Order: sequence, then C-alpha cells, then structure tokens
Amino acid sequence: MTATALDPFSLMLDFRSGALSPHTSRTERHLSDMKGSYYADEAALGQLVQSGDPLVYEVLQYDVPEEVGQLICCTTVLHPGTVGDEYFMTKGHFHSVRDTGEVYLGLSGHGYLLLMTEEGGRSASPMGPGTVAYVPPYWAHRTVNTGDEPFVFFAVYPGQAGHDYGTIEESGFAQRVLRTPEGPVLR
Ligand code: PAN
Ligand code: ZN
Repeated sequence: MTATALDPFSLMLDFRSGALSPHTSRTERHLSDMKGSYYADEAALGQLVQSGDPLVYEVLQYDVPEEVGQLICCTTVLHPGTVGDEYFMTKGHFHSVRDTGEVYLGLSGHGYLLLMTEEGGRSASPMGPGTVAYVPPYWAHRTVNTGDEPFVFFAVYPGQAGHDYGTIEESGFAQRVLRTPEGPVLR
C-alpha cells in the first residue's frame, strides 16, 4: 500500500453555484493574473485591469494527498465576460505528470472545453449542464465561458497529476473562442 489511507468522506455540491462544502482551498484568478499570451487584445486587457481588475474564475477544491491512488475533487466557477472580443477563460494547463487524465461535469451555464496535445492535436467541445467531458492523458485543457451567466463545472483528477501552466503561458493555446454577432466562433 503506497497511498495514504484516508477515512471515507462526502461533500455537498450545489449544482447552480458550484459551492463545494466543505472545501479546503479556494483559488481566485483575476485578469491581472492573466498577463502574457492568454488574451490577444493587450490594450483591452490593460484597460480592464486598470478599471477594477475583474474576477475571471475561482476554483474550490477538497485537498487530499497529491499521490498516486488519490482523486482530487474541485469545482470551477468561470464568470461571464470578454477581453476585446475574446471570452473569459481559464489559464489552461497540461498536467505535470502527462499521463494523467481528468473528468469534467458541466453543472450550469455554457462554454467550451478546448484541448490540445504537444504533437498538434486539437479539439473543442461545447459544454453545458450534464455534459461529461473526458480529458485524456497528454491533452492540455482550457475552458471558456460563452454565456451571460457563470459557467460552472465539477472536475475529478488524479492526486499526482500536478499543473504545468508554463507551457501554455509561453506558447498559448491552439484555438481561441471569439464573440461575434452570430455567436461564438472558434479561430
Ligand atoms: C481544473 C482547473 C480549473 C482552473 O480544476 O484547474 O478549471 O483552470 P486552470 O487550472 O487552467 O487555471 C483542472 O483541470 N484541474 O486539473
Ligand atoms: Zn487539469
């Protein structure tokens, strides 16, 4: 036995708000945390940061030991908004341990799950309440809120996965999701 033995536990998840109780960590990402290659329109980003630096998303998590055998549960609340014509999004990451997958469950609101591999693979899946999306090992993942209300989803991933943000921060993602008069468009 290598994984820490834990007592069983259960959590309460509010499908509407994404509230996870109890949770042991809460991470906030404001627009000022997303300088770099995230949003294409740097001028729009600078203006929004100056005029209030909005909260883009928050992650509520129940922490367990970060080791093989454990599963980490969390919810993400991704707020509605745009930077220029680009919808609010998460930073996106590869798992540091590349051969670890993840499952996302859409709870409320609507968006996209963008996926890409280091070999040039790309994918974009619409997500809404009830969507179960499988993130296979080796695929970087980012979510985008294309609606007017918070896009909320639940996720479960392996304890040892870890998060590699640097690769995306430097090189960006394969696709962007833009707001147009005809609705969201992938570029
Ligand atoms: C998710 C993400 C969460 C926030 O729980 O961590 O949606 O996105 P970023 O981590 O890219 O900022 C997950 O995929 N965990 O592995
Ligand atoms: Zn992940």
